Amino acid sequence: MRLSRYFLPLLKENPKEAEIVSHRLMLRAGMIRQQAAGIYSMLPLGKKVLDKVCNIIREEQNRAGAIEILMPTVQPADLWIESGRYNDYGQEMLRIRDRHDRAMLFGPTNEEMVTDIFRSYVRSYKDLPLNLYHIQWKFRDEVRPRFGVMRGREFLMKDAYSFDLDFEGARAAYNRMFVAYLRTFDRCGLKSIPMRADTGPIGGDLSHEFIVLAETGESEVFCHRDYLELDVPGANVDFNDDAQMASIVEKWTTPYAATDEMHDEAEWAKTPEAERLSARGIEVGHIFHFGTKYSEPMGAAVTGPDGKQHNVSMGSYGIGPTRLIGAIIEASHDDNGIIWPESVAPFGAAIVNMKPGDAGCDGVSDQVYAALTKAGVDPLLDDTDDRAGAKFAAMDLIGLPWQVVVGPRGVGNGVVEVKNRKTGERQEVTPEAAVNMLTGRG
Ligand code: 5CA
Repeated sequence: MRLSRYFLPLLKENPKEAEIVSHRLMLRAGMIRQQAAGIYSMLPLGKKVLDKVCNIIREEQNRAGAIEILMPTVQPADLWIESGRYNDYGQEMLRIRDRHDRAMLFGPTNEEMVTDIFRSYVRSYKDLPLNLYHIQWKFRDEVRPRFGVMRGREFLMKDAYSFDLDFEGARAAYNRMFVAYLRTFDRCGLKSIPMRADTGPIGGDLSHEFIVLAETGESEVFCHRDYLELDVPGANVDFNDDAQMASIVEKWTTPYAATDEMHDEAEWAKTPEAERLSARGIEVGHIFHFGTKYSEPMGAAVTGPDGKQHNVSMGSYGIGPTRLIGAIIEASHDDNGIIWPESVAPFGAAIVNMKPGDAGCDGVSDQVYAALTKAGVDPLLDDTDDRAGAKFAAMDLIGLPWQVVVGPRGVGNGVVEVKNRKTGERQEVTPEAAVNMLTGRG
């Protein structure tokens, strides 16, 4: 992409409504635009990051055996009356009337609708286990939307729903999602810690929140320091091996870890003082087992091997991709701006042409641009007439992992400067060597 043809509305001033660094940087870097309290448009740079995050989530859900669908945002109230949650959900639910005066709502979550899909088609235990997920916008009329995409009213959610014959099957499904979550957040460049959690309006008895430690997090959390060093399961982990899944979950749930709602002082006291970490954190994912809470009132049952009808045992598994972007920035930035982990960076590298119109600079910039594009690096070429200082500040702000600076003096000597955004390290190398460095060939 050429910056002169892109839409990157950077803000020079610090927006005063932004209380935390991720919100400030997302506004300044032209990633989001607030349209109403807690409701945002994703601008091109934000949309690119969101797509990368969603693709990581999707790959790990698929790897764990979940199957993607897409349910609508608007739901009939009838389903929620059937489950008994229509009144319970209170003012957080956005209730809508259609032209026939039918009660509808903008979905805050999809347990009811997915249970309806399940009961319409699945009859036998032989079709289990089943896990259906989608990535769709949700609306919750939060009392206090704040911190940008971190606590929005309209926000994106990946929500998966598992169906099993019995508790044992449901527990295995829960474990698969648990492991998929460890991998997903790790691939987004984050250290996440699963913590015992409260189930709130979703219900159920077994639940973990996945927390990213950050001073600006909304949750108060308590955990053992060992979590900071635990190994995340690799891509070769076998999701079909229930025993392997269970042993990973055991390893990741044995040291103490709980959010303030579930915190138990007596248990905590058993963790040696020097090993205790009490901190603040951001909830990026939340998984629940709730058994027959929805399948029973909604009649979602299958015939078991015993020939009898069994209400299916269910769980649901949420990740907030929009919130995740905020969490990644909270975890990775400096005074000059965002520092994207390579896996979610909106472009792989910046090429900064210091003197557009100069035949030498244009030639080398175009050559590097073409080579990086061909190698799949997806570079952003700054071909604007801005001052040098403004160009550097803009590229540091948007935080691409690499910057290739093409200036007249360097071009005269046959070199460009390559800067690593994270370490600040700079090297003068030939344009060919720069391309090799960025494509992992040199
Ligand atoms: N149905 C269940 C799991 S699918 C559920 O709704 N869980 S939840 O309420 O915990 O939300 C799942 C995830 O969505 C959270 O972990 C969080 O990452 C994200 N999320 C929840 N509320 C918001 C919000 N107001 N703004 C941004 N993200 C949110």
